[in-house]
Amino acid sequence: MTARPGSKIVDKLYASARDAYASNGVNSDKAISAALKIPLSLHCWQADDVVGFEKKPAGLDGGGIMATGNYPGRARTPDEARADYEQVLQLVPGTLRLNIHAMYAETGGQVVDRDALEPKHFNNWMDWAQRRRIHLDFNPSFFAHPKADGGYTLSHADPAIRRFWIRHAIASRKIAEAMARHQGGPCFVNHWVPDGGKDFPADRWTHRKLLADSLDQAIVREKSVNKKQCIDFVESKLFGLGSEEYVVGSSEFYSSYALSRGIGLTMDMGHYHPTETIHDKISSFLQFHGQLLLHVSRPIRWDSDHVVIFNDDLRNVFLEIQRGGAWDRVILATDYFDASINRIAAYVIGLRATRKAILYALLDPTAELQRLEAAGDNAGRLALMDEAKTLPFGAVWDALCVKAGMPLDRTWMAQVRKYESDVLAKRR
Ligand code: RNT
Ligand code: ZN
Repeated sequence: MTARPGSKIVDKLYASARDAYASNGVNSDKAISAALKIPLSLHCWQADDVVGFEKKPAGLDGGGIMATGNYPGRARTPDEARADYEQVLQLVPGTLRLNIHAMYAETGGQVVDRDALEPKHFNNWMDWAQRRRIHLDFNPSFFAHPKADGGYTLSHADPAIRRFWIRHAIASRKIAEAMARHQGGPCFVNHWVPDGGKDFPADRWTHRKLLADSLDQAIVREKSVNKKQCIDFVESKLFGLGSEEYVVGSSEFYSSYALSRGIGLTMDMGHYHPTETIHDKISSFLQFHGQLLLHVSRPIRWDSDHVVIFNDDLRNVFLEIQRGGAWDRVILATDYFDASINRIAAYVIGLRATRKAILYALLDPTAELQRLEAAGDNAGRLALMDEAKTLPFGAVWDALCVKAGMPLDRTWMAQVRKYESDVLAKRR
């Protein structure tokens, strides 16, 4: 059945779902309100396959990341991308932010190199975000640039190349600070560098020393940026295209770096060994780190950045946050890119799935599970944990969508298809 928002059937099903959760000791009204408030930063780069809009010399490739597929409708200009985000904003419930990369600068047809970017090159983004009442986050772009072609940036052996990227990091942090001032709230900045080697390096040590030193110069010792407005995180990775054997910024490197410097750590769900998931790491890192930024993604066999879906990996991440009472210590951002399907649908599927998993975790009978565990009743814990999965979750999710004034599942694709035929199909 395809119920419309506000329809009687949703109310009726929700009333009995509320009772079902209440009998488990969970207040579903509160869970809905809390789930809608948790900010989720939508990544700007699904709309254009991580190409960006800066004017740059021809012939540059992605350098370490790449979207696969050639489905028609890629956003080719900032205006097209913003039109696409507007569609997304109409179809996804809950508080959203927008996560911009430096390569999405608007330089008015001028070539402005990455180390010379300024807040004014993001004025259109700031104005648009203000009109849409959403806050912005930011990322320096250390890839798709001639000075990244050697596979190293902040840890490059050549001091001139390192200094270029240090200047880019500082420029990015100043842009983030301007965004924070403009929006009246902090801007979360994620530093990810592709640095690494395809094959066994003879010297793993020097690049790591250089990376720490460059980050110290760009973040720790740089006094011109307000650290309450620009909040820095560093993102680790296991391997990448062209850095299969060696990534300078590994998990061990960045977790130690972030901790020793008092800055944030980013975990991307696709940046670990293929059979490794991140949920068990959250309670370890948060014993020591103040905050974690999570890149919500879906790896298949490698860091493939598939569209996020409502799967065990996603639910387990948010269940861990719920069971540790750590919602205020995580910053949530999506990070995936699939160029083989309708890109608006890719956004909506992944963002709705993420919000769904947040709601699912907030409906967890945490208190009762932890009581059973403390009492040594592990069979009772297992039974409740498994049986909670088949409570009428869909009815609560529908009620959340109604409360947010957003379409129910199975009703939003029509709008995406119309936008595809009216707008996307004409982008040739
Ligand atoms: C790459 C990292 C990084 C990028 C974005 C575009 O492996 O996940 O976060 O995806 O910054
Ligand atoms: Zn990431």
